Amino acid sequence: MEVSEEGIIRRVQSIAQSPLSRVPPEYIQHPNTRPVFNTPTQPHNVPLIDLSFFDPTRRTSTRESIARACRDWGAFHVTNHGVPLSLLTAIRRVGRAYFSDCSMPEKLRYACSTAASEGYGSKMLATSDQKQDDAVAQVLDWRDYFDHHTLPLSRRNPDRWPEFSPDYRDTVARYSDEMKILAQKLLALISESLGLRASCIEDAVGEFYQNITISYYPPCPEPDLTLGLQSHSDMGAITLLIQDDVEGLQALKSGDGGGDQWVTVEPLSDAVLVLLGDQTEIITNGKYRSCEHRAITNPDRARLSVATFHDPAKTVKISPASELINESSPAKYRDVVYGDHVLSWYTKGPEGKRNIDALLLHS
Ligand SMILES: O=C(O)CCC(=O)C(=O)O
Ligand SMILES: [Fe+2]
Repeated sequence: MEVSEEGIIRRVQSIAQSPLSRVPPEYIQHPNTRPVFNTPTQPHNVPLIDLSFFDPTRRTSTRESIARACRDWGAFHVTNHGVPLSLLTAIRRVGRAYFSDCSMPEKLRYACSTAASEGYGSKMLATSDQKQDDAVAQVLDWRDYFDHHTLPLSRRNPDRWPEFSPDYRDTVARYSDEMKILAQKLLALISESLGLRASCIEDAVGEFYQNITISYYPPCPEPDLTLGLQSHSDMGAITLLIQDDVEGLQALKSGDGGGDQWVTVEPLSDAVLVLLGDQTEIITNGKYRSCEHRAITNPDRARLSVATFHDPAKTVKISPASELINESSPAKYRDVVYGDHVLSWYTKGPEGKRNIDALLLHS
């Protein structure tokens, strides 16, 4: 079958399972984007915020912690988030079973060919013939993934998802609903933490377009030359991420006066990691910045993460909130139609934050 022939060659899991002491050249990062492993243990950690949502006595201090985390990191862990912990365990279990236990031909029944389409994929960016002239040569990520279109409900068709585990489809659907509720609560707290009305950011985003991506990073023979996922910020409004117990996610922490530093995000099994996306950076007029992050690999253990993205519809125009703009604080970003931002991300590549930085006025 045409798809499986091609697919088997390109799946990172298949490459990793072949006897191999070196990664193929298309996975080798340029020297300046390679991870550095011999730095001393960093003292930093992404902030951890206990969300005791409906306790009015703690709401003010929660908002203050959120403000600090959004300013300093664009990322934070939340506990007491209201999502049943059994559901976090269940989605990791069904995701792991699909990648680890399901045969390759069975997995390839769900293969997707183009970037951002639903299904089993390995290559995040558009292929070279879809790319624009200023695109940089593409280095491939050491990752396979399954992308699910989950919201609005009109995009959700569980028949397109695996049924290798009997509860896979039901688990993804329930997870989607719970993550939407959490994203709404968080956007309300984030808005309030800037003195805005609770619904401000959600109103600007409009109806959520939600995708759930389960990423699988096979063991890699040359972690010092490779990235599981290249450095990027997420293009939408807010991402909610969980990982298994294998380290690999890193967030870029801007130095207080010093240089930027990659910090490994500790896997916490009961917490959800919140990552601010580019649209939140625009809506907050840069008061909060989207988090630049990447995944590194390791030679011993496969790693799994589940990222739930909440994005505007492609036709929505995003601009800085008018409440945050005045003479002494002018708009810092050009308005952008969300679909144009997505197109530029997939065709030029994320290269850190280049697509959002390109929208900066007076830069
Ligand atoms: O695997 C991870 O921890 C990161 C995934 C991610 O950043 C993404 O899918 O956008
Ligand atoms: Fe991401």
